Amino acid sequence: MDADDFAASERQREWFHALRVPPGMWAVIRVDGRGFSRLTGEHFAKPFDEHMRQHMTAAAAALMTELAGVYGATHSDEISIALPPDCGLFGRVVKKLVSVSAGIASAVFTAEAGLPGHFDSRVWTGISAEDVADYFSWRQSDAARSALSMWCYWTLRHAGEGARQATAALAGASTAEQNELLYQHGIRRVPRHGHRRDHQRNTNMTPPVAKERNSESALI
Ligand SMILES: Nc1nc2c(ncn2[C@@H]2O[C@H](COP(=O)(O)OP(=O)(O)OP(=O)(O)O)[C@@H](O)[C@H]2O)c(=O)[nH]1
Ligand SMILES: [Mg+2]
Repeated sequence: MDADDFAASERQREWFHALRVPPGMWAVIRVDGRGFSRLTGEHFAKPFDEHMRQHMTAAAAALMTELAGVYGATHSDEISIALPPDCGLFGRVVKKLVSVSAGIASAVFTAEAGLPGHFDSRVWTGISAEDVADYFSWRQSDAARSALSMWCYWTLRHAGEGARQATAALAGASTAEQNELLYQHGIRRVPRHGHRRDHQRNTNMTPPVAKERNSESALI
């Protein structure tokens, strides 16, 4: 086997390089902190920490710039960045999109926080701007649900209950019951999404985003 054939046969084993976001589809890149329950538990205030929010916002802003995203949002330890159908970044090769985005988020978070923060990354695909709006609504609902349960849990913990007691008290509690619990502890208005920011660029490719989301979010 000559050197060129050898190189070609070795390269062929990079099987997954051929996987691309199909032409004409929207992509949303979502990065998520790895093991952040432990990292935040050791270094950040509970349930939500302003420094953590700032580090995540810095990572989101870097991803928006580097990936030329048209819309982005972050809450908790995750960031979603929308790429429009005509995006040609990295030839739409999935392994490049996920590895580079995870690298950017990890590098920026680590530099900002002064702590090693590692992120995984995945690609979601959609066929229309409405699809993308649904995606962001889904992530927003997830953020709201987990923010409510985190506020309940840490309200009970800060009121002196142990971890097991607090978990048992909240097991199976409905949204109304969780809101009632907070009300009884003097919390009249829950910060709905914990911490989050949306980043939006002026472009006619921007997906229509739910109105209530924009009303609470700082756009940059
Ligand atoms: N204390 C604190 N925790 C936070 C804050 N923001 C996010 N978290 C925590 O980060 C974790 C994010 O959830 P997950 O992504 O499911 O947990 P994970 O440990 O990162 O797990 P993997 O993503 O599967 O590696 C939750 O435990 C949140 O409570 C914050 O501002 N303060
Ligand atoms: Mg995580």
